[in-house]
Amino acid sequence: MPALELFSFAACPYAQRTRMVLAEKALDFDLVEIDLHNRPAWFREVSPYGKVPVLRHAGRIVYESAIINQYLDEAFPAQPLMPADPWGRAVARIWMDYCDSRYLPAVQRLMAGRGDAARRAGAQEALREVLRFMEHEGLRKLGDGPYWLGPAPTLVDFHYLPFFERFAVYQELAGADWPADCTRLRGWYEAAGQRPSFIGTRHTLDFHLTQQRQLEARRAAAAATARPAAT
Ligand SMILES: N[C@@H](CCC(=O)N[C@@H](CS)C(=O)NCC(=O)O)C(=O)O
Repeated sequence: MPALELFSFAACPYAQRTRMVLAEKALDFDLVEIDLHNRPAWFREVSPYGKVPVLRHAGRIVYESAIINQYLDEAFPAQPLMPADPWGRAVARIWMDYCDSRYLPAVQRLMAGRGDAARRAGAQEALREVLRFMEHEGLRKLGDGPYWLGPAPTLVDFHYLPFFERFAVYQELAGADWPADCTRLRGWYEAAGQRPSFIGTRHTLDFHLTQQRQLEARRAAAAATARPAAT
């Protein structure tokens, strides 16, 4: 069994977080691609939630991208990707949590509500507020960049990057926009987006648009199947 295996799915932004961290740390690993639309039966043994990413290290399982990445940073401490001091690490966790508990729900509300003009406008404004919070409470107070927490990349950057890569999808399909005052956030994306680990794992806008269309078609088909047949 190889020392490190990552169970992944090419289009998954959470798995991308971990692929970037493995690349940043120059770790050799086996990439096991899982077809999430046709999961092998053995996958349940590996992934208790049935999701990717999952890391297997020396036969032991770790899951949830944020936890995998912190595990990798502790297990392979060369090229550290977390601040050295406890407060710095707490700040890093606050911003990773902000991504999952505030930014992603705001994006999901916008994508889900975009067909209704009033819901779309409300969700666009809510997303702008979330971006402004990142700008003013985050980047502007945390130093001079160019990375989220300062001059060196940390897990925070790799936590957000996949979901800013997809911002063009939210713009194209749901009219998301960058507030004009979010200049540091834009600068962060331009700088962090130059990391080879990101360039090596990102996809084109066309790829993401196709994924989104396929996802929505599958959801619509599942909803139609779940609806009781009209009599
Ligand atoms: N909170 C999880 C989210 C992982 C996740 O939602 N992965 C998706 C693919 S992008 C998945 O495996 N979905 C399959 C399912 O929900 O059944 C993490 O950060 O790792």
